[in-house]
Amino acid sequence: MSPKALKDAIRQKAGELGFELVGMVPVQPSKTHEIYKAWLEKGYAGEMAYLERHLPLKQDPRNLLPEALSLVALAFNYYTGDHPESDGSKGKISRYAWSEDYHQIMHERLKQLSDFILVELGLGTKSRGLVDSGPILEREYAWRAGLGWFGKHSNLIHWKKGSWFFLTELLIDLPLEADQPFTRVDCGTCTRCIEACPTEAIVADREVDSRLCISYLTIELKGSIPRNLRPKMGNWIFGCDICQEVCPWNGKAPLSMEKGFAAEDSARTPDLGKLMELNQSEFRKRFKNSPVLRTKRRGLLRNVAIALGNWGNPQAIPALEQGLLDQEPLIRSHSAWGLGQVATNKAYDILENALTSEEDPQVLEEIREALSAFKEKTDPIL
Ligand code: B12
Ligand code: SF4
Ligand code: SF4
Repeated sequence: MSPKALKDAIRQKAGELGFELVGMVPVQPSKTHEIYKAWLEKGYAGEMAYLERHLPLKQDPRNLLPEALSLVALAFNYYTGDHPESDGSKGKISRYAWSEDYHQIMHERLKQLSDFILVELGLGTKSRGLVDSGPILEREYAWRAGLGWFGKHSNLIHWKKGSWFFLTELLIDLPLEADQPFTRVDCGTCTRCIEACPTEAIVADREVDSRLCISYLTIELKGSIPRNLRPKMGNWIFGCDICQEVCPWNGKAPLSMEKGFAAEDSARTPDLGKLMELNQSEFRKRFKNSPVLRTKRRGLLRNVAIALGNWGNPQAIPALEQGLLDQEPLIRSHSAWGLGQVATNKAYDILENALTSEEDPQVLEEIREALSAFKEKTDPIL
């Protein structure tokens, strides 16, 4: 088989498996490793310690498969539409997490692509599939394989497909005809994403400080969310799509053809009150096979408490009152904050009562803080 025919066969198979973008590059050391290292040194990874551990491995994909000669970079579209109109009683889940966990789907498809090359075509002997959590600089290799360019929000953008896609790679011990990197940088003078980011997390062109990013705060951060950032999170309870929503390159983004990504409205904008009612087993059942499992119940309900507080409507009080009685101190402390945002006498009474029964020092501190912030807001009527 000629190199061109082999490349076409892999492209076609990848397309049949649902990968909308495909590119191939010889395996070489990373060209942006120093950028990654500097990013870590600035502390932008926050508490994601695994990113520090991955630093040496990310120097060269051959650390993951020593025999690798080529890297097939692939992109999988997850765009299935937008959030339905809703009020503050609903939370927002970012698009990539509306349905089944993509890691599983991607690994299955990569295995099928690998079987096609190794078994069906009988070429190469070893391969390794990588998805997201693998120690590889995915955006860099996708860019080198011609899949897109780095937007100012740092996501990879394709001029036709936008940026609503996952990246994934197949390393293989087979020489493949190389594609060319994407050389156009099409952001031009646009700065929409930087301006729209509510927490100013895009600190420079292509540079995101995770510690400020709502995606990190709602998914990766395990403990308490800094108080100054909570009001800026709106009703995002898992991830954040704002910088990509405002990007003009997503204006005509095609819909995903993947059946596994179809989602009901309740998965896109779930009712906050109902989420607060979930016990551990109900949480596991509701989010079985979903990326949302990653936050665990305590993380999700912490985010729900913030969203309820940001809603600021007295109708949020019963759910926040329930949160204040939860067995998890993390949920109690954020519910206390939420009640502080709902400035009514009822919310004040609930907080004051909790002072007498609460024993956890951190929760007590949040309750006192909420009461004093509340007082500042409502002193004249108390
Ligand atoms: C850690 C991580 C995060 C962190 C940090 C994100 C960040 N921007 O650094 C947090 C939790 C905040 C996050 C959020 C999100 N993430 Co994330 N994340 C990752 C992960 C695991 C590592 C990223 C990383 O190493 N960051 C460190 C910085 C330094 O690296 P980088 O962002 O990749 O930047 C590279 C380029 O921009 C380039 N570069 C930077 N500056 C310059 C300058 C020049 C001149 C050049 C040439 C190159 C260059 O070099 C860098 C290093 O290679 C990757 C998967 C992976 N294994 O790579 C997914 C990944 C980047 N995330 C992804 C997604 C979907 C998201 C979210 C959209 C999820 C959501 N809806 O909430 C948000 C988007 C937020 C944003 N604006 O980036 C996708 C991105 C797909 C795409 N189209 O780009 C990835 C690839 C996962 C996947 N397999 O699909 N994520
Ligand atoms: S995902 Fe949200 S918080 Fe993070 S950089 Fe984009 S707009 Fe900002
Ligand atoms: S919103 Fe504008 S600046 Fe941001 S990534 Fe899109 S084109 Fe680039």
